[in-house]
Amino acid sequence: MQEELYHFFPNDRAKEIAFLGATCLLEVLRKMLLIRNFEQRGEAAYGQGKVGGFYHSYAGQEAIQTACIEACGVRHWFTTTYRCHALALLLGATPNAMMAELYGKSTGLAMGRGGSMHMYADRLLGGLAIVGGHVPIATGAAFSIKYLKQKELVSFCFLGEGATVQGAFHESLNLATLWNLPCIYVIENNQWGMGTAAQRAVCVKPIGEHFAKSYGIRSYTLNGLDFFNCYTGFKDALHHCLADSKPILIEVVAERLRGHSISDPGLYRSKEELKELIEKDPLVQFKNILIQQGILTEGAYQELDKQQREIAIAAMQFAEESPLPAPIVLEEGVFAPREGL
Ligand SMILES: Cc1ncc(C[n+]2csc(CCOP(=O)(O)OP(=O)(O)O)c2C)c(N)n1
Repeated sequence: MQEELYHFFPNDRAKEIAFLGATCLLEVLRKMLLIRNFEQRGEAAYGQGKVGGFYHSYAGQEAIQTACIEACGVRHWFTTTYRCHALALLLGATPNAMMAELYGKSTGLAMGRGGSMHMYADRLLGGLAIVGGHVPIATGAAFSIKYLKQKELVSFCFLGEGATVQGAFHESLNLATLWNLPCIYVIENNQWGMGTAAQRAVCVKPIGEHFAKSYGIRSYTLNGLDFFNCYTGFKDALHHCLADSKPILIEVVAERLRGHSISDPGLYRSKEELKELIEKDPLVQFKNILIQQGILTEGAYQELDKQQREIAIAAMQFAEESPLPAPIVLEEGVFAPREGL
């Protein structure tokens, strides 16, 4: 990440710490640790041959969606990409149902039909695998909010920087701007689209600021390694989106700790770069701030981490013991009608 290129939205960390308070900050840490542990165990299960298909880890980006939910709440509509495990957990999906979905079991979130890329929760419209394909869905959710006059809601759309060069993204921004739709588009720029560096795929930089300018809409650039910067930015964005019902474009500058997916050996990053990334790990940064503030001790951190690990391991056990979907239910829960019906 070339931080000097970006003008991050200003925030006052001391003020945010005082506002959120120790109990809330520890809960935020717990959520980020649950996401990290879930991803680590999910990948381990994949390695054991228990999980098939694709697996895209959110490790390294936890601060972003955790901050969004903390700042804006869970009542809105949310849409995201295949990198969807964190958002589902944050929106109330249980680790058991999510792990069972990874294992393709009948107790899974989507009855074992969707797998890793298709997690759903109460307000989560997916978990969708086509790059850019979910952006019109999020825009449609914003349209429904406006049509139904639900003035306290917005639609959040998380996407990777790779999707910003898709037509669906620009058609969505155009319509959302024309029709004043309350949609907050969040580009999580983790620097890579599979093995292609962002600057080789997208011709503008900073992406969010540039595209927002073309559509004449408000934009934010946030530091995805810093929970507090994300928290303040999301809160401010929600305030404006609710006030004027206009779309907003946020670019969160981030890093992913793992390869694009589990099958990516990540040969395009050097060992030194990876070492640097691990040193900047947002979870560790957040933990260190809480320790400095006297809110947390190293011992308490280890204990909290252990508890979340145990939850993820128990979820593996649950998934392991759950039945596979019975062949007879194969046609249940799918939209395509059988010929002749
Ligand atoms: C329309 C379409 N084209 C290609 C792919 C294959 N593909 C899957 S992920 C990906 C890269 C996307 O990168 P980005 O949008 O930056 O998101 P990230 O994976 O970094 O979170 C590609 C090309 C796809 N799923 N959909």
